[in-house]
Amino acid sequence: MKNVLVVGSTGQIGSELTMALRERYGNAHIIAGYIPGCEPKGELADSGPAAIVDVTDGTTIAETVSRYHIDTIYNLAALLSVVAEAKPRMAWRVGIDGLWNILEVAHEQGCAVFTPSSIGSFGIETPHDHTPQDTIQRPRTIYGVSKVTTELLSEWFHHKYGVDTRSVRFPGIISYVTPPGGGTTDYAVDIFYSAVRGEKFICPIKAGTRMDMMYMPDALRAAIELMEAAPERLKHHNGFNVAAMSFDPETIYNEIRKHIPEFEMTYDVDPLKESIAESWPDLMDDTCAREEWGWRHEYDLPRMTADMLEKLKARMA
Ligand code: AKB
Repeated sequence: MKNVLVVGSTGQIGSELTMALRERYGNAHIIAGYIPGCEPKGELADSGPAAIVDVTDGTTIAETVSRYHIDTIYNLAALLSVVAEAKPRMAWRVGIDGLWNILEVAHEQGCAVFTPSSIGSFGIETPHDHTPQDTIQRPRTIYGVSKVTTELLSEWFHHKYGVDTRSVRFPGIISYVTPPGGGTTDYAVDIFYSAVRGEKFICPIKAGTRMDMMYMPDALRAAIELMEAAPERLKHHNGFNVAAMSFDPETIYNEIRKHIPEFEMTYDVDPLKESIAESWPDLMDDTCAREEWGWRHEYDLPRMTADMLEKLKARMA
């Protein structure tokens, strides 16, 4: 039986991943790690145990791992790309010093560790179309620099100490549950909220700028399935490309208009977000994930849009 610690359990991915893991392995086996001020609420709080785990304080990680006999850590503590540019020192402290603390505890107490990387680990020199698994990674954002470091540091702990570290490069994640905070791909979530509220959407990304995106249920499955994959099948361990769909603002706008024909969108391009978006892949090649651990996405743009609109309308009613 697995005992899992989710670090950053109240964030965009963490809140849904904690619930998905509880459904799979049993509520009592999944510990929701949180920092003071970001306490779990509602179903997340009521359905299972929680503990204060601050990645910048290794003792809180070590104590929780030991107390709950944790064998797997999902480390979701990170600042997203736009916020990280405004708070680079903090982004490094949480993303990299925090990761070091987690990996050290994992080494000492024998845990496997999942720490997501991102399309943000690529840069302008990376081939943008069908971005290969192993290619140039020269990002110019602190977020990207920390994600490349995340991949390399996780690999180093794996080769040096045998820690079972694994990760995927997540695209922009779209969900109707917890809103994202401070990412470049957030527009692809915000557009749904405007559409459902009957408001005009002002898009911060230029028409024609494509990015990889993924619906949350696929993202959760990717994280869980990679951690469950038989180790002997894995040639890579960290930084698996995982893809599901790729679109620009016009494409998602037109898809939403199939359901809400009166929906309107205009542009007010944010130079920082646009420059980050242009440096990221248009579409990643995820052949290695498909071959090494059987990754398959289930949601394409039409299926995700229909589901998002239905679920968001129900939540906002
Ligand atoms: C962001 O936009 O910062 C994130 C990401 C793609 O890693 N959603």
